[in-house]
Amino acid sequence: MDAVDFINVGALLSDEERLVAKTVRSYVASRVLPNVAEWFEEGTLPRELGPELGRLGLLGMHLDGYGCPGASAVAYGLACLELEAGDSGVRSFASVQGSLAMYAIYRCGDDEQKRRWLPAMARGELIGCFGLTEPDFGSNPAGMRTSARRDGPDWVLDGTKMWITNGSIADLAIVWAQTQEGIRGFIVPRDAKGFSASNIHRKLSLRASITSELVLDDCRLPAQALLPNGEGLGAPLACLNEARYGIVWGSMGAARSCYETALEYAKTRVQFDNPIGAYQITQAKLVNMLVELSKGTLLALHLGRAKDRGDLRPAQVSLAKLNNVREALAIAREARTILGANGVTLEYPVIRHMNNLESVLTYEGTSEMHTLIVGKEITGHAAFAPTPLSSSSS
Ligand code: TGC
Ligand code: FAD
Repeated sequence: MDAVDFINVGALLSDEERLVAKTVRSYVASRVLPNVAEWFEEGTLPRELGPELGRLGLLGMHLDGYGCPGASAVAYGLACLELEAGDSGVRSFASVQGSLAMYAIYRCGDDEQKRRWLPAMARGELIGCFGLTEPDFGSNPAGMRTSARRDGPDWVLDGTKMWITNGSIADLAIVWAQTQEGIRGFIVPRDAKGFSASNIHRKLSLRASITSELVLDDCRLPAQALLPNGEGLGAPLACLNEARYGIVWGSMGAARSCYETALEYAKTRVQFDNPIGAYQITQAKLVNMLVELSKGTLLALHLGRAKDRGDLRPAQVSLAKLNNVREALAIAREARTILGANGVTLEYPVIRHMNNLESVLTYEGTSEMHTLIVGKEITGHAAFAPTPLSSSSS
């Protein structure tokens, strides 16, 4: 029996899908694992990872055309899992690039915008970020204050975006703003006058990832900066579906790394003359971890097959993001206890994953938001805001 893929999920994959997983795993083993503790400690992620991930075809992997590989949703998910087995920050880099910034252009842009930006982004030569969240509007992006007004043929943007992954290393930002016609998306090149980005410091989570504040101060953009094919909040939320789907898989990668580390440790660490893995309490911890890892991976694959068939619903992604991140975090915390004092150092990956998963639980919709999204789906009542019952049923 395989102590990690215990229920043989691998048997449900095609040869091509297995090859994707193996290729990404080997990249992570040679490039990420030897360095990531240092990146985490220093609070950085080398920009060169962009072209490297691009060469592997991992940026905009599930998009078709414009230099993108057009891989299946399952192949993309497996890549996310393997990247996040390295570090959530590395998976985030690929998610933000492919599922948020590139996907926004792919879904809402015109042909000229796609030709201009997507091939270079797929190669990792240009880095994108996705600015939806604001200091006062995280879970409720509908209230955003960033505005875009027409001035002759131009657009002028004002506002602040907060917690933006890759913001200060990005060549372009996708910025969502209120206009007279509702929320619209804009492509903001980093050298646009009135645009600036600065790093957010002192994070204790997702340290191997750049997180930034974007400021738009009278930022003047030409008419062609507007993404013409996405109107309303539904446009950015459709991008989030893509990234949330990647997290469903990715979180199982972090969980697998924690479980594998704890299992190895339990087999070799001796206390009271026996390996700690010989004690019933340790075995119960490991088995509970394996149960949730197996279920979560199967859930990811089930959703991936649905996505490839074209019948995956956003609320199903919410259910899986809610479950898999919650369980990955529980697995990381349990694994940390098995490692004892070694569990609190960067010599082992566990506390790094554990701290990272605190961000993953919050970004791309908090666990509470995903609970409410599923709650709305099954009851017909939106409980996001305290509205009277009569007006919250659909
Ligand atoms: P609501 O009235 O429900 O919806 C507004 C319009 O959007 C449509 N819609 C969706 N469309 C596509 N996909 C979805 N998942 C959608 N959810 C809703 C909806 O049909 C409607 O369309 P229309 O045509 O009728 O106007 O909107 P609401 O204001 O009540 O908000 C709903 C809520 C709370 C679920 C939503 O605001 C939400 O998901 N909030 C969480 C915000 C969030 O997740 N932010 C993430 C920022 S990006 C990020 O964190 C990147 S992390 C880095 C990384 O990924 O690694
Ligand atoms: P808030 O919305 O203020 O929520 C605080 C708490 O209140 C949460 O527990 C929340 O669930 C709860 N809450 C809020 N409303 C309700 C309600 N109606 N009912 C019950 N509970 C409620 N954003 C981007 O746009 N782009 C990015 O690239 C990006 N990268 C990020 C990277 C990192 C490392 C982090 C930490 C965040 C990133 N984010 C990004 C922002 C992220 O999406 C937001 O942090 C998230 O949506 C939550 O918003 P908030 O932090 O403002 O929390």
